[in-house]
Amino acid sequence: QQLTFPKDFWWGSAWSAEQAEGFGETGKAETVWERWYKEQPYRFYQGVSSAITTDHIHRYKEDVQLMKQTGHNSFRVSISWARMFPNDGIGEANPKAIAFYRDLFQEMNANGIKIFANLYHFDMPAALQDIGGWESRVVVDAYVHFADTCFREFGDLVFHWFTFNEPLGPILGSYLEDFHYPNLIDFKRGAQAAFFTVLAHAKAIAAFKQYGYASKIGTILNLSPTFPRSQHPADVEAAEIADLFYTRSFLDPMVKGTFPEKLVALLKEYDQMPEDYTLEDLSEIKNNTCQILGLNYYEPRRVKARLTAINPSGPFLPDWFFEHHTMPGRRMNEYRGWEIYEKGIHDLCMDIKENYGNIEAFISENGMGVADEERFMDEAGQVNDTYRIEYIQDHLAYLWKAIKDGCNIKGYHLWTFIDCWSWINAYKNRYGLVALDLETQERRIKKSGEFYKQLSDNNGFS
Ligand code: BGP
Repeated sequence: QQLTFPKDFWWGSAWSAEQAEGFGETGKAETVWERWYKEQPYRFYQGVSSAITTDHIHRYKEDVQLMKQTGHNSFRVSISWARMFPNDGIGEANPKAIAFYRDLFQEMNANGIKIFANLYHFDMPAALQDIGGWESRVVVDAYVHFADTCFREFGDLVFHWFTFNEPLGPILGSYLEDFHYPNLIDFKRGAQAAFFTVLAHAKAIAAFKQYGYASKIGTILNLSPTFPRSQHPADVEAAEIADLFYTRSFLDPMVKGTFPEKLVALLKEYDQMPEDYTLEDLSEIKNNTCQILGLNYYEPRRVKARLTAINPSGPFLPDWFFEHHTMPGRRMNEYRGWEIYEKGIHDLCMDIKENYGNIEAFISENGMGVADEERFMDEAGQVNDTYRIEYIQDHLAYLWKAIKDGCNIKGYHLWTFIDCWSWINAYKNRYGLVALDLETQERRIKKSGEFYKQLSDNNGFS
């Protein structure tokens, strides 16, 4: 069967500034990742920092050609706050950074590649983290100043705008788990940071509206449909609570303008509400919601009722209310440790259709990270990644079904374009359509990159 996608479907991929640009010569403030690397380099896989990454800052012209060769009609970048404001993320904008992004964007547009510009992808300037990061109103204002500068400088070139990528990530990693600087375990502070993240999103949207551009603005969320282990009421309740913490916490305020009542009641009951919020903040959030939504989908969330006791004198954590459940017989991407469940993409899109006004949306990340991909190189030196082609096809089949079922899905962006650096994992898992030689920076299109070109040319596959 030929699966054809709607006309003008956005075929592309995504990456972020910290993961792909490299430091370059424009001048740039230190980010929390550079800071963390200085303090604890051993935390990063094989001790590799984000100093060079894919060196896109020097190679962007070549990279735009590779986008074309791999069928991109659209691509998501992030704009580095630290590069735009090299003086600790505040003050005067950096003319060299503006020149770089304008050149890149002009090059992309000249080659028929629509620009999806994201403003924040985990890359807080370290000096702003020092004054509280997302726990600080000063940082919210600095972010809005950065966002507003980008709207003004690049608004004529950008196709659609996004305020954040996966805003849950830094909250989880910094306040609940241990994978994001400054990793302190404190739920209540995390709730404050989450609230100010939502406020920053709303204030950036308010600033954007002043310009009257034809482009839209929204956000990009990592959403996992949540499944209870069984239909036992305790499991169902556990799944509902997990879903409130991990899915609805950002989705509701950013798309609907309100926080889920049940989540608020729970935080009140356990004395975990943020302390600094005003009625004015709430109305700002209410009045400035997403016009478009990016959905990052990797794996489902499976949950069961807690079987083991919690330590009530230990720190408050969402998993007081549930345990993660490993489904027997599940399919795994064993390299990344993530379950592969392609139907989840359909469930996710249906949720957005049914519960979020069928807002215009697209898949903004989906992809397969594989370790030691050189093993799959053929004699001519090309990575023969049939597993990635299958992964993409399997997910696209369910995405196609979601569109048939009435979901307002406008595109599919893969994670990622050229193999790039990833946070703590550095270069452990490769996700790209294009392979990167870390020694020489040579780029080489993988089999999946050739497949992606055909997919885009045919606007579907059979
Ligand atoms: C998403 C992030 C990306 C990217 C991807 C792959 O959550 O938005 O930045 O890194 O996950 O994850 P990882 O690189 O950790 O395997």
